[in-house]
Amino acid sequence: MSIQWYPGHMTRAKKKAEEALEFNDLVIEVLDARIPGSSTNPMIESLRQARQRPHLKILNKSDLADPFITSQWLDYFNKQTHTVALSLSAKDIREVKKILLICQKLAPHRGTTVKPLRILIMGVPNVGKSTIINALKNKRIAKVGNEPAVTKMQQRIELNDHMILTDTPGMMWPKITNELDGIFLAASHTIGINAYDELETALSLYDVIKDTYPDILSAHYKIEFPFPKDEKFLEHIASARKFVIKKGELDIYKAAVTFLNDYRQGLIGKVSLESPSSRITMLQKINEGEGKK
Ligand SMILES: Nc1nc2c(ncn2[C@@H]2O[C@H](COP(=O)(O)OP(=O)(O)OP(=O)(O)O)[C@@H](O)[C@H]2O)c(=O)[nH]1
Ligand SMILES: [Mg+2]
Repeated sequence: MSIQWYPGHMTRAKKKAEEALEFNDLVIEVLDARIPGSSTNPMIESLRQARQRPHLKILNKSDLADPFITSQWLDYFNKQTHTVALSLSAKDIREVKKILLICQKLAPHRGTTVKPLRILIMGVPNVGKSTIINALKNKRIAKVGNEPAVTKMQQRIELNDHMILTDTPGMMWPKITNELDGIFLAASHTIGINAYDELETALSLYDVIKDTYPDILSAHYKIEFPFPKDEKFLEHIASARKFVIKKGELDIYKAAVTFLNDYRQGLIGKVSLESPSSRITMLQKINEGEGKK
């Protein structure tokens, strides 16, 4: 499933981000802790590198991710040069406040009333950028919503007299060619729903979770080993929850959306879709495939 979802405001957002990087001292890149690799936008990375700005990676929504895998990702990122990574849940204000001290350390030459520290917050859509800003400000100042592409324009927020934050619209890149990235991003609700097939995404998500978290899947959906194959799983959900279109016909589509929402809200349990090693293996396979072409 290759995905193209690059609404017009993102072209503008990219241009504006490029301009804003000139006047900001530091970039916070917000990732989804369940998919830190897939939610790394290569376009943001190259914009940041072009300006050589120090950066902090925040693995947000850690309340939904597998803590063991999240700590592997933190080790992985923190070993990289010029990278500081932190995991948190933007719903926990105390955790969010840790960001400020780290930012101050990353740009020690700024952070006074004369030279305020200017921080640009970037990331793919719906990862919690605006929620983090609201938590830092202790006020609902940036618009937040449970769907991708809520923020459409940059918003500059004076946190205090020595720190300025800029919220940016979530950005995708023009074409997501890596199939698993597309599935992970769509499943994790970072892509507009008209750009992917929910049934296909739910089945692919099931494929991943049944291999990596069989026990919690079994417990949540009351399924036994061997697990139902493909659509049989959705039929199981539809039948258990009485999703019917008409007598004798189950509503598989509603079951697919329910499964996606269960994952998105963490109802299944704390689930991560990729670890540093699974990502490296996936990228190696892609490279080998391309080498054979
Ligand atoms: N469970 C959980 N939900 C979160 C967390 N952070 C944000 N959310 C939810 O994620 C959704 C998206 O949050 P936003 O802050 O609007 O995300 P954004 O990155 O600004 O999104 P765009 O403006 O669309 O790019 C909202 O429903 C938030 O309540 C978190 O740490 N944990
Ligand atoms: Mg936003």
